[in-house]
Amino acid sequence: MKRVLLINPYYPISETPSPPLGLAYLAGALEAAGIDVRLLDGVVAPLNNGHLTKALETFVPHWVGVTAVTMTVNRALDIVRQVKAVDPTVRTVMGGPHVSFTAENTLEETSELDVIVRGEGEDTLVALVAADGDRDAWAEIAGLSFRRGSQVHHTPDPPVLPGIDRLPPPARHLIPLGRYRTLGMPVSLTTSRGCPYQCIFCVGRRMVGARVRYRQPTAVVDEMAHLAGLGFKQINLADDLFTANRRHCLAVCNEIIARGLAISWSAFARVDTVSPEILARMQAAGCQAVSFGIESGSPKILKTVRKGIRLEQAVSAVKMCRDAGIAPLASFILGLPGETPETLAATLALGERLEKEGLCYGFHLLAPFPGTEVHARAADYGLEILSANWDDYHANRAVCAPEGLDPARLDAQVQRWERRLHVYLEDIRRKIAGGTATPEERGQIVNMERTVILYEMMMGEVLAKAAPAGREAASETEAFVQLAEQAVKAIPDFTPDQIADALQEARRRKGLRQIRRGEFIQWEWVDYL
Ligand code: B12
Repeated sequence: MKRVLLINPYYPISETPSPPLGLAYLAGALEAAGIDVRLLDGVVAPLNNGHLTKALETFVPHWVGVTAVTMTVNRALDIVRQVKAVDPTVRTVMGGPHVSFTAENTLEETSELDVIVRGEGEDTLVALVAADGDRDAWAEIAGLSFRRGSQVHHTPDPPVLPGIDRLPPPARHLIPLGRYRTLGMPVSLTTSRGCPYQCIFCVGRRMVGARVRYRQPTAVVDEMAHLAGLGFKQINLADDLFTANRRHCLAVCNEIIARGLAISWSAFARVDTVSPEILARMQAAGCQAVSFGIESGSPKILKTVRKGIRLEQAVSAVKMCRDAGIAPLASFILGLPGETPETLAATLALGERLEKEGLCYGFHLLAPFPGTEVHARAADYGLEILSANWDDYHANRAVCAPEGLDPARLDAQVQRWERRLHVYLEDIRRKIAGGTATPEERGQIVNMERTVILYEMMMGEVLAKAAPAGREAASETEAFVQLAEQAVKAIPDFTPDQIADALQEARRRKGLRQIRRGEFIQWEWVDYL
């Protein structure tokens, strides 16, 4: 039996991670083809050379596949190099929205990487694993890039997968879902793939095609019910554009309502695809927030970037959400082509104006990702690229400068925004100390602190390192006190009470369990659900 190890490289908890859905789909397809799959998730567990070596030595995979977006690609390539250093016979493959558009350079620069899968990966990866190391067979598989002699060879682009309903379901049983649940993170699923729009800063359309393909609403809601049954409190519909098609969107909502499923979910939309009718149905079906990309307060910039929306539509979408009882969220991209001090001011003014209507918003800075038009034609758009280091492409600091604006102003704006959040949280902390915080405010801080404590315990392997208790604790409270005492030494920034509370919460979320090793008791995280 063939064995494939899939790897999700680390990225920070501040991005609010959800379980890696792309890898879960790939794992599902591989399992359905009779392949043995394991998954290492560096987002919720530490993943150093030691962990990797252990996985390679115990599972002995034929293939290792690593996913990456731009900001994680250097880390992913390091993993590929480590894999080859441990066992040069293992074949290495990467995929995802970065390497799909940098295949030539990435392969030229990384001799340890054997092959890249471009675009949607399910069919391609299954065919590749079946072909083993036979490069003549690889040449017959669409969607691959690999070295042949001194050249990089690209097979034709893969067809977008027809009928995504025929895909085996994502193999979430291989992901440490329990850790995401314990951390209070959302879980994502998709009801469709594809995006018909042509925004010049987005890779979406080139990755998943312009024609939107839909899943059956019954299958979607089965999956939602399953995830809710596992105890996830928040589901993100990760479709490029959930509201792309009114009929599909209403059909999913109607199915949720018909089953009486009580779940809380959120979705991405465009301001020109929502209406009071759709939003009312979404709200009745449990939708609690909708995220819009408004991008800019300048009509000229919206036109340049081919966003295809008007500012009035943004204003009315926010009001419609508020009236429907759904939280409107929006993201603005600063530093788009044509940005000047005036357009920046217009964007900030729009944000403030819409905040009064109930909008919750944030800023990203333009990061010209490979595969986007702003990357391919940066100079034509008057963009000066400031950093060639992909680690910087997290969209929180300027990596390019528009002609009309000093990039320091862009950074300063985002920093002001980050400080505003900091001040807001400090203010609540003061209220808590003074006994004047509302229960909601207190809950917000306590939840954040719990997440940080539990995350640090996971990444620091505190449970594995904690000395086992030599006897059964007389009570659960005593057991937690023992564990908390040990954890306090590992996470000195928090008080013993805070740590004990976070551990109690993890237990309530069914994220911690005791295991008996001979006469000793040890704690461990619940990984697989
Ligand atoms: C949900 C989502 C998130 C979630 C969850 C992210 C996650 N890693 O799962 C959160 C909120 C955490 C998030 C954060 C960020 N995201 Co985001 N996100 C998405 C979104 C909307 C859906 C992702 C998804 O689940 N797709 C569905 C699955 C099935 O597809 P997939 O992951 O692409 O995987 C398929 C293929 O890529 C391929 N594949 C992928 N990996 C591999 C590996 C191998 C070995 C093989 C063979 C194939 C393969 O096969 C898979 C199955 O077909 C996409 C847009 C999109 N439509 O993809 C943006 C997107 C991935 N995000 C993006 C960005 C920029 C970010 C952030 C940097 C945010 C920011 N500051 O701007 C961070 C980075 C975090 C990270 N490291 O992923 C960009 C990435 C562009 C780039 N080149 O980097 C995208 C493409 C949005 C865009 N249109 O520009 N994101």
